[in-house]
Amino acid sequence: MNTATNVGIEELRQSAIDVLKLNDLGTMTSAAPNLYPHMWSWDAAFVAIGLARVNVPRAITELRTLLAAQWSTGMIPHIVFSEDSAGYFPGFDRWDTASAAARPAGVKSSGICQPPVHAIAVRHIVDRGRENGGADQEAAEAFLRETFDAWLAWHRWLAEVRDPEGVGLIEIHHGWESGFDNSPRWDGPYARVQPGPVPAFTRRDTLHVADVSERPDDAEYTKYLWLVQQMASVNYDDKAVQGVVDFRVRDVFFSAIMAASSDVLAGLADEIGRTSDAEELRGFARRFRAGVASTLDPATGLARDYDVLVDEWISTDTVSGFAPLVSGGDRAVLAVQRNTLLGPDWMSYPGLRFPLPPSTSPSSPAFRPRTYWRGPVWPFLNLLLGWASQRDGQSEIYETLKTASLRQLADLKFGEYYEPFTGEPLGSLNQAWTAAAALEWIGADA
Ligand code: 2M8
Repeated sequence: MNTATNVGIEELRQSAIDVLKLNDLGTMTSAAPNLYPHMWSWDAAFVAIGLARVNVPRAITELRTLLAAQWSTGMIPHIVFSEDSAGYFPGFDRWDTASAAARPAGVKSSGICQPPVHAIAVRHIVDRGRENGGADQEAAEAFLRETFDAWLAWHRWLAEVRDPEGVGLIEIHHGWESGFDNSPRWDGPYARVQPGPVPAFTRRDTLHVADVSERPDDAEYTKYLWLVQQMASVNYDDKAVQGVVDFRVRDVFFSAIMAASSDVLAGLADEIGRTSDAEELRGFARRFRAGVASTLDPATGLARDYDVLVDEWISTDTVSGFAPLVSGGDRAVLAVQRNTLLGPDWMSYPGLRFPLPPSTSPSSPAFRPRTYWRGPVWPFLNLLLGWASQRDGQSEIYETLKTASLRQLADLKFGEYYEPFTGEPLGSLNQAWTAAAALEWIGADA
């Protein structure tokens, strides 16, 4: 393998497996050893993709654990809490989901959601099972049949509850739902959040990073907690939340994942004879693909979010602008987007350690190279972009992302995110979805 450090593929593979073992809590994988000692929804999907490369039954267990936390509405919560009650803030008590009628008894979870990457993970599990044959194939196919209705309920909940007007864009109520927590995408909406009284809190996240500037600050956390309180005040009732929450944004990247994943779930539906469900899912895919296309900024060609409370587009130079590359769409639009992504403001920005897209373009005044979602490179996102490129037959971009990602990950640190110019790992080390991304990139090559 052509890496900067001459680490071989087998060593990288083994180290990635070790990281997943380190984070393995039995039936769930913690997102990171100290910083995130619980299961996160979209992390779990990427973890399952990586696990499927080495242990199909364990990948299945991961998603079954996540599904055990699914609310009766269909929502899959963004955190499923492990037994570790002190390691993370805000913990289960602070979320105050105890009185939420839809939360399954006995499974501790938060009250918001994250992007629906899960069907893509199920696709990977089924494919790996079939490649392996025998017991793996049987387990993977049984898993698909047994859990299909739960995934369908999740997609229906998103389509009906989070896009009630059918505009093809998913509304979120917290930056944490996007997964891009403190991205410049949310600066406008958060600037308008005026927190009321928030009980005193002690953060744990800042204990687990080398420098606190790699994380959001306390003022940002106060707003994050205020929104949680607002939703808890109505027991996370879907209808009531819209009326009380100070953050209502149509998230274009979430919507793109909804489109892509709905297509994948439709394909799986066909394979188990669920033809009319497949049609419904293809309808979701079309609707959200069109929604994503409707957000394009004519000036930049990048996709935009929409701030519902002030009726305004949110234009930023963030990687979410490439949402059409994830959702799929018009060929001409995708061609322009690919050119932009490969170009001098993104993957070819002068001086980048690896040709990988920073979460915010270095050309943007909002760019901060070491701060979380405001600039660093996120390896799991590159895997998602790679998956979508391969789906669309774009081998040039796929190979570029793959080669650069394998070189980046050859540091064997499995950083949560990376400084774009130095390649330094930041945030947590041994982050589970980063290790999973390595395993999936290595894939069949090993
Ligand atoms: C980060 O988010 C959590 C809150 O959900 C946090 O900062 O405490 C984000 O990067 C999110 O996308 C990710 O799923 C989570 C766990 O890796 O960490």
